[in-house]
Amino acid sequence: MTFEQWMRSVLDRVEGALEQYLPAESIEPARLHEAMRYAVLGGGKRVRPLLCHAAGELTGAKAECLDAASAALEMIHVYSLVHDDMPCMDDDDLRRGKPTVHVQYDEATALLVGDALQSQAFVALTSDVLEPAKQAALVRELALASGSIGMAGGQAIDLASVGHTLTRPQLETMHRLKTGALLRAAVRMGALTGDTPDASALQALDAYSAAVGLAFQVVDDILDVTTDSATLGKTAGKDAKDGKPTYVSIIGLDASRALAAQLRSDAHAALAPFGARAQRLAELADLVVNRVS
Ligand code: GRG
Repeated sequence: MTFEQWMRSVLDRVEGALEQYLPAESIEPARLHEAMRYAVLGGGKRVRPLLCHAAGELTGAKAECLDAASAALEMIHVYSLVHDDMPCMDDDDLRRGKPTVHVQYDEATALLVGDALQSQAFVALTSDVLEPAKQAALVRELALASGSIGMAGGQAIDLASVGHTLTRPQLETMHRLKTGALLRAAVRMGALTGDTPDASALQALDAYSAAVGLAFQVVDDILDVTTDSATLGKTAGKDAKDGKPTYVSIIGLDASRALAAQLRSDAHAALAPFGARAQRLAELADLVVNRVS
């Protein structure tokens, strides 16, 4: 199977799983369920589900178990996007090429969409397809990665940093929490869904995730200044306008490109112990660095 064919088959499975694990629009409160589905379905690159499936293939995880974990990861990710776009945070009106949830619906609905997606993620993760011991391990991974010592904590640092000069280590800490923690969880959750990996395998996967997570952010900063809103599906040039520190603002465009290429090599190097079995993870590292949106 080529990488494109593999990606297509995973993306189809993940779309089906999201459809399955989200409450139907016909269930009351219908408007909230409609808004949750508006936010989640039919958009986004699905990077976290792809990482989860690729890591799960390393440990022989069953595809339907990876679907549940992937749906949970994507719901947490989308909750964070919906809240991040609200006027009290980034105040954005375009996401995944569509009006943001608070624009399409209203602010209170956007708040509830995020809240409900967060809860629904844990409903998906505790579905019967996963053994109870796996459920507990995965719930812990996702809760830690999305809470105050993960994504929400990173967002707090981000909000506090507006208009301030951050050093490069401070910028890295912010991104390690804000975006890196959930990407790392995607890889760990995929691996933990199959035969439990040993400590050295998890360490290698964490090193891979650290490089991919940072590369993801560096490329995001590059695209923010080099690509238009229509291609990105979100407002381009917003970081600079909002006075947010970015890799491009701290080290410049050329050095940011060189850093992304270095992180891609670091990600590949971290996968060495797995040999050819890690081919999909290696290809995903390339995708993250070479993406255009
Ligand atoms: C509100 C608790 C809380 C957290 C928000 C993820 C996040 C934290 C904010 C998003 C702001 C942002 C643009 C971060 C930069 C990197 C990033 C996560 C981009 C969006 O993720 P993609 O590119 O989006 O995976 P798609 O739409 O493809 O899923």
